[in-house]
Amino acid sequence: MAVKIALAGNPNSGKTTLFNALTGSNQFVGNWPGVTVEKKEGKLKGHKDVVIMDLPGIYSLSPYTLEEVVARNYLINERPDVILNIVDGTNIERNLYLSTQLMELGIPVIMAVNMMDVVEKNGDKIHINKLSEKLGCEVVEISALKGTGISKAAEKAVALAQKKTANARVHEFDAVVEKAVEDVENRLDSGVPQEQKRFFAIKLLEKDDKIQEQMKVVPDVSDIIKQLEDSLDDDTESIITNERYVYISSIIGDCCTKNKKSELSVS
Ligand code: BGO
Repeated sequence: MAVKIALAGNPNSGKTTLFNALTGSNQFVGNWPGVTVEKKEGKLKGHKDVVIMDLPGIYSLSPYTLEEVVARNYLINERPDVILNIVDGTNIERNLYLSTQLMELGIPVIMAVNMMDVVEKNGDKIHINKLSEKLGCEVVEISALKGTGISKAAEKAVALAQKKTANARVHEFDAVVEKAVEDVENRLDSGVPQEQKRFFAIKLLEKDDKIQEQMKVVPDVSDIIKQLEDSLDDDTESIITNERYVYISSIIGDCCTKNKKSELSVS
């Protein structure tokens, strides 16, 4: 059976460069159904049974842009075997915002930290093993431009797809937020697959009305939202966003070391 890898990342993370390097001329370009968002699919060089789907470049899985909706509907409905999440190593903090959401989909994720040639040139350090531990997914350093690490990333993605087990969750939100997520999850019916429950619960908590189009039965969770908003005195969308940033800051503090000289020369 063919293995399907979805390539996901922020705009300018090097997605096109990586996609081209992995697929060569073996590409099909079209549009996603009904929208003028480009859809690119290709076969991994040397593997005729491995398909790579290049998702639109996005910053989050929120429903604000067409690209975000296209990417997330594909991930929810088509269920690729694995997500290869490309992040720009020179801008890792911003890129991890999407990564934290990709991890919630119940699909195995492998991260490729790109632009490592630039990171190294700047004298900065990304502690890959710590990053992997903190995120709960495998991390590979690559330079899509130079071609380093890209075969390793693809091979690891294929291996993970064949294992068919999603990453174990290593991060939890604050206890009151986790309680609200769990309460919403308990109201989801069996139409939502077990591994997608957390993603749907978080989106419902965030009052994301487009996610309802992806659900047959939409439970009323307004009381859970109200209780969480009252207890933290903020709206749920901001609460979840803040939780993500707190998590990301802790990762950056532990996993990235900036070259003091390059910091000084920039300021
Ligand atoms: C330009 N290392 C380096 N140094 N650069 C990389 C790497 C890498 O590993 N990977 C990608 N880039 P896209 P999205 C450019 O186009 O693949 C560069 O949006 C330029 N263009 O070459 O397009 C890549 O698909 C003029 O850079 O990203 C590209 O995710 C001057 O990152 C950019 C300098 O890559 C974005 C760069 C006319």
